[in-house]
Amino acid sequence: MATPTPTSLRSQQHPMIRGLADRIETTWQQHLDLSPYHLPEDLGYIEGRLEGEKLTIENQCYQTPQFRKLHLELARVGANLDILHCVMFPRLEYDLPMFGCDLVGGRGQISAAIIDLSPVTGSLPEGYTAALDAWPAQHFAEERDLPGWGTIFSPYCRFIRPASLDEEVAFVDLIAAYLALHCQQAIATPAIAAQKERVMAGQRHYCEQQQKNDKTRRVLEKAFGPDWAERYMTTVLFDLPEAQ
Ligand code: BLA
Repeated sequence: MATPTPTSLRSQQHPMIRGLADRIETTWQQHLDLSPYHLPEDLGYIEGRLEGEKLTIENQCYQTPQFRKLHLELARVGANLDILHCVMFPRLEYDLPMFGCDLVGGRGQISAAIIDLSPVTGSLPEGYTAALDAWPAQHFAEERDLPGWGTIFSPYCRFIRPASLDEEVAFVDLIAAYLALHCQQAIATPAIAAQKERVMAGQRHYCEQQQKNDKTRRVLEKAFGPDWAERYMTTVLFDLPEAQ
């Protein structure tokens, strides 16, 4: 079963981040068979300084029969920047999309909220598209444009700046719905060893594109320096699966 959740940072974060972190954990526990996943060395809880402000990172990781790594990261820079980052890495025997979401906010306002189920070997499986197409359309007032590296995202990607508390709640509900769908699909998907190389190549491409996010890199570089940022982005945030 899951190890106890560290709640020290979460309790100080923006309510949308807190709410989503709780929803992600509950949904994981509800649908998946979680076991601990150990991060390299001591990268679970990290403190650094960004222009005199404290950067705190709390990582929580699990693995399951279908997923090599479930990663939920909460980060806070001083009182100004709050971040939730979550990625689910399927094992290579499962041709499943990457679940990824990111909430970034500061001074009481979330500026970026993104959710996607990103296919790595073509397009999303039918089981996903049938469900996603059947949901009622969700409108948000401020849609944001994807950056150039965002070619990995599916047509179902949503990237917004929430315009109200109602939109914050609706977007957390939307992320939880993507997550529940993903868990249900994952446990119903058969393992096929023969496709491991294709899935590996697709996950590698996903990680390489995500590593081009300069906004993430800049925050980490300012607090910990470029070498540490590179190591963190390639071993914790977007690590490539080992040849298995
Ligand atoms: C944007 N990510 C950002 C921004 C910051 C971070 C500061 C800019 C916010 C804004 O434009 O309003 C920072 N995000 C971080 C940091 C971490 C983090 C430091 O996760 C971790 C320590 N990013 C992801 C995942 C996705 C993602 C999984 O980690 C999507 C599935 C997307 N973040 C993403 C995108 C942007 C972003 C698309 C906008 C980038 C841009 O506009 O150039």
